[in-house]
Amino acid sequence: MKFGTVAIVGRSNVGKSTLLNRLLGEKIAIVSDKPQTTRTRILGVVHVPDGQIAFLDTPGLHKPQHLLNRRMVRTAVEALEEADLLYVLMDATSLPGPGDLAAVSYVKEAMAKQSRPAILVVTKVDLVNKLKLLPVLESYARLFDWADVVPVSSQTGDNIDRLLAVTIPHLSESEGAYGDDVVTDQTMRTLAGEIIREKILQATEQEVPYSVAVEIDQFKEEGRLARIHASILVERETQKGILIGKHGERLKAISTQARQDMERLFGMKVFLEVWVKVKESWREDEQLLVELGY
Ligand SMILES: Nc1nc2c(ncn2[C@@H]2O[C@H](COP(=O)(O)OP(=O)(O)O)[C@@H](O)[C@H]2O)c(=O)[nH]1
Ligand SMILES: [Mg+2]
Repeated sequence: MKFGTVAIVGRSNVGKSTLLNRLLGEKIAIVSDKPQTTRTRILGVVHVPDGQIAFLDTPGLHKPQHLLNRRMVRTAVEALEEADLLYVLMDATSLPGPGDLAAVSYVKEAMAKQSRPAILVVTKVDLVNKLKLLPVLESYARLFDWADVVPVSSQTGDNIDRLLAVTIPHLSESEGAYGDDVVTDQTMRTLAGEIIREKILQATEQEVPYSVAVEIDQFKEEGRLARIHASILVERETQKGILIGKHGERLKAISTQARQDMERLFGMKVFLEVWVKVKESWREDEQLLVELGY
């Protein structure tokens, strides 16, 4: 048997969670076009013919401001330091920027403690003209001594097989750490909260996405039915108003979309009730952050 842990790291929005979902062939990590969507480390286990690869999706590496963000970056750095192999993701639609350079310095810091191979994964190649791709690849390739450079599209699945193929030689001879049917460490309860948060991120702009957390107050399974009560935390009354919307329409749409996703993922009927609560400065409240799993 072969086994190894791969940390998926990079700046915000490069497509880490989308890549994890594509590698698994199942959506377990939420995705949005807003930065800092992922707040925790998410395990996804890919079972290959004679082994297992444990992928760790991580929050984006960035310069943190709030306590929440400091904890997020710490989570990403811990995954970096723990993994046998790194996928460092960079976005083919742009050239290296300060965010990528910051990500590389986090990688170098971890390498200084213990060296390990890092594969440069250039994402979103479906959005880039083939002729323009080569100079972009070259400019990212120069940033570090990569073990490999693999351009991929998690949208179309382009080159994902090659990414897995170059990964397998880095695994070590060892028993797998997970059971044959384990795909993730995310509980249904956690997934429920994340799905609600994804719908909020997709429906809101500006500071609202960053100011939202979701707490699952109740998750009761009754046969093929799940009864879920969730509280959406925001930092201000104005944000509560935005989330609820005129005549409650935005909250209703968010809740309907979330319920439909949960029903698909869980294969059960879902009764979902959501409330919006104002909790000022929750992002600085260490105890609450721990309770939220951040
Ligand atoms: N076209 C295209 N979009 C992508 C691809 N990968 C990610 N995205 C989009 O990029 C945005 C950020 O993706 P996400 O996985 O949340 O990034 P993360 O913050 O690094 O986890 C989302 O809008 C995704 O739909 C890709 O391969 N092709
Ligand atoms: Mg993510």
